[in-house]
Amino acid sequence: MNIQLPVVPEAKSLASYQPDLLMAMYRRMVLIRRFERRVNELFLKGIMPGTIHLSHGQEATAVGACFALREDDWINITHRGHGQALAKGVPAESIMAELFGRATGCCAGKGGSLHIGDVAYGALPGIAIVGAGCPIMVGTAFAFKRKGTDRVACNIFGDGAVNKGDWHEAMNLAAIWRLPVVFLCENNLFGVSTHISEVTTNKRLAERAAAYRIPGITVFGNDPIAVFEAVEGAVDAARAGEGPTMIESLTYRQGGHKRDDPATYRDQKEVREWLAADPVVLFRARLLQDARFDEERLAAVEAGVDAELDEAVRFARESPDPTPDTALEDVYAD
Ligand SMILES: Cc1ncc(C[n+]2csc(CCOP(=O)(O)OP(=O)(O)O)c2C)c(N)n1
Repeated sequence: MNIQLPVVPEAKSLASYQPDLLMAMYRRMVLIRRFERRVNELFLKGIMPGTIHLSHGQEATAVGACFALREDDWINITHRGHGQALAKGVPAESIMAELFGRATGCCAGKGGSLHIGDVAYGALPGIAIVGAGCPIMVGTAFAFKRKGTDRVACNIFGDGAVNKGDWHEAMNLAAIWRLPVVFLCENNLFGVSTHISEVTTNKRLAERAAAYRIPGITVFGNDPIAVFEAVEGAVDAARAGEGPTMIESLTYRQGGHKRDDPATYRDQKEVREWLAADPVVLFRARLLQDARFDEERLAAVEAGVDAELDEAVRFARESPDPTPDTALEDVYAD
């Protein structure tokens, strides 16, 4: 296996960013990290049903991307989607309730972890078939364009999707029709236990965009600012009618594929190096280097997240189950 170590670029100064934006990004990253930690604990205690795919380590990619989008732009949620939905603004309590299968959940308790999302926040509920979200988001971008809007569709997929036909067809169609879509690859190096280097010869997945004459960019995906800037540029181009961009966000799945996977197949040097490049830890340290932030302010934000999650768990556990008479609601499109 060709191991891939993180290339941590020297972090640029945050001086040109408003403190409120930086704090909001940090808060959202902490919310995702701690939301998923709670979910994992609830599963291990046997309190929460179902199965889960955690995104520990990938928080900066979701947050950087979604902060560059407007509320009426859309993303699709993947099977590893709690963080994506939280980043786009879906409330923690409605996702938590969905994971408990409650009627107050974002999909009325019918979806569970693999199908979370809420179109009211521009988060198309989860499509768990690898690569299947790609043509759907190209169709979404087509609808945005055809209706004369300037909205953008951001298609999120893992490295596992780029060897599927759906992805190639989606890239081609978006290119020839110059659709307002941003292809965002969360390259966390693994598709279940298969390392990306075992199934593709490309050193960078963004190289493949050239085959469709689409701009292709690789960014360090554990830096929310790097992701934000790349997606912002791609969104500006899409709104201006210049068509799609592909962004490869190089990140790492810190745990196993899902909760019963100890991930023993990984190269330990690669694991160590990527854990040392933890996005939440790196961004926290970077904020503290900036005179506008201090330990007390960050601790207050973290305490606020904990309180929000206490409330989300209480809300979810006390919410009612869906009733049988709602079983056929929302099944067919109007
Ligand atoms: C078409 C299809 N094949 C297989 C699966 C089973 N499966 C679920 S997740 C996954 C790996 C996906 O890897 P990647 O796209 O890199 O996303 P990641 O899990 O790393 O976030 C596989 C093979 C599936 N859901 N869909």
